Parts: sequence; C-alpha cells; structure tokens
Amino acid sequence: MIIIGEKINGTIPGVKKAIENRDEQFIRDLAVKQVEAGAHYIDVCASTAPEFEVQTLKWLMEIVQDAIDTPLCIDSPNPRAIEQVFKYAKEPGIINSVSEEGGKCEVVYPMIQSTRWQVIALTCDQKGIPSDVQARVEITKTMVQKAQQYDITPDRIHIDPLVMAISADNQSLLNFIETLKAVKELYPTIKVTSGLSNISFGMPLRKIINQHFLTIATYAGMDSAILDPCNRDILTTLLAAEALLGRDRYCRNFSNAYRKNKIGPDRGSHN
Ligand code: THG
Repeated sequence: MIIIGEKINGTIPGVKKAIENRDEQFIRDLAVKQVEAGAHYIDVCASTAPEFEVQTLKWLMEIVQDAIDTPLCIDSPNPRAIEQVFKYAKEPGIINSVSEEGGKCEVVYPMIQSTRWQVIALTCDQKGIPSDVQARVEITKTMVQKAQQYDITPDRIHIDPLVMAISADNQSLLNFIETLKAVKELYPTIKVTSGLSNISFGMPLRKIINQHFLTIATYAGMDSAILDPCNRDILTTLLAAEALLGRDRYCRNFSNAYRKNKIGPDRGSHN
C-alpha cells in the first residue's frame, strides 16, 4: 500500500493553530513522525482562506522538504493555487487533485506533462459526486482520455472514487469496490486511492469502521490510501492485512514494525 500521510492539514485544529502561529517545529515534527511511521508521500493542505492559501502552502512545503526527503502530495481544491506553488517542490510527488469540474484537468495536466508527477483524480463533475458505479467509470474515462493528450499514462493516475458515508448509503463500500474493479479492467495499470474517514461519517466508533474499510479495500486492490500512519491501530490493521494477503514475505514488515514498537499496544519509549 502506498501511504499518503494526512496529518499536515489545516482542517485539523492543532495544525490550524500551528499555521496561524507559524510554528515550524510543530509542522516539522508531523512530517518526521509520519515518515518514521512509513509514509511514502506527505500530504500538505493549507485549508486557509483563499487569499492566504498560496503563501501557506509554500511555507508548509518549505518546512517539510527541509525536514525530510519524502515527496509531497499537494492538496488543494484550487488548481491555480497548486500551479503557483508547484515550482517550489524539489522532486516529483502527487497533485491532489483534479476532477471533471471547473477545468481542473486543463490547468494541472499541462503542468505535469513531461514530468514524473502523479495526480489524484476524483470521480466527480459539475453535477456533484455520483454514487453509482457507471457514472464514476464514465468520469474516469474522460479524465484518463484527457490525460493521454498530455502523455500522462494511467499508471500516474490515482482514481479516488470518493466513498460515501456508509450511514447514508448502505452500498457505499460495495460500490467503491465495483468501481475499483471496473476502472482496473479498463486501465490495468491505473491506481485507486481513498481517504479512510469518509466511510464512517455519522457513526459511533468511527476508527473501527475506518480500519475495517482499510482491510477490505486492501483486499480488493486499493493501491494507495490517505491516512494517519502515526495512528497505531490503523498501521497495525494495514500491516496485518498485507501479511495475511501474502504481501509481506516472512511477515518481515509486520515483525519489524512490532519490534520497533510501531504497531500493537504502545509498549512505551525505548529511549
Ligand atoms: N481524498 C483525497 N484527498 C483528501 C481526502 C480524500 N484530502 C483531505 C482528506 N480527505 C484526507 N485528510 C484528512 C486529514 C485529517 C483527518 C482526516 C482526513 C483527521 N485527522 C484526525 C487528527 O489528525 O486529529 C484523526 C486522524 C486519525 O487518527 O484517524 O480527521 O478523501 N484525494
């Protein structure tokens, strides 16, 4: 599983405060901890008022890149903001995200043409987020065909089917899996991604639901996930699922993570 660490996000109250106070150490720690926990990409999302977004993203990117060598996942609903901060990235990462809404592909695709950047493509358009499989597949086709015009191959695209809350749509996970299968049937090298938390919205014991979602989606073939790798329960679930699915030779990853006290109940500091 490709892990995109979600913790540097201005929607989290502590992060919002750190952004307001320009607390570099707080952001730096979040970057380092996520990388130590196994993150392959570090999501940076300002979530500030639009007039501060570019300067905030730039500040976050600078701190993260100074602290660690892991590539970024630049998270903004505004492709023009992404366009302005793109040049400050030291190495290719992931653009989060485009969709079939508001000409986003037309801004982002030319920008990442002839680069090794990847892109997350949300299956929504001006009509909103479809919950049925066929509409999601159709939006995917359009976004992949547009990408082809800029020589962006499917292996650089992570489709995010935007899972609905299971409390609102009982078929949400099953539809997600059906979408995943259909999309991979069409484009075998494409990636499918998801955030973990949408599925459990409006339910008690959300973290439990999120963990089970992760297990089932991993089995179904989800390639990447936007999650908190510092959450021990989530990391434990993920590594257990990968071991059980034959994706962890000799269960080495699982055992090493346990030995380093990264999974299971916290056995205290080794320092
Ligand atoms: N898809 C795509 N991008 C996304 C999302 C998605 N970006 C934003 C969001 N969803 C993913 N990011 C977050 C960030 C923080 C939290 C949830 C989603 C969050 N964090 C709590 C905290 O840190 O305090 C709890 C984390 C935990 O331990 O589980 O709630 O869906 N493409």
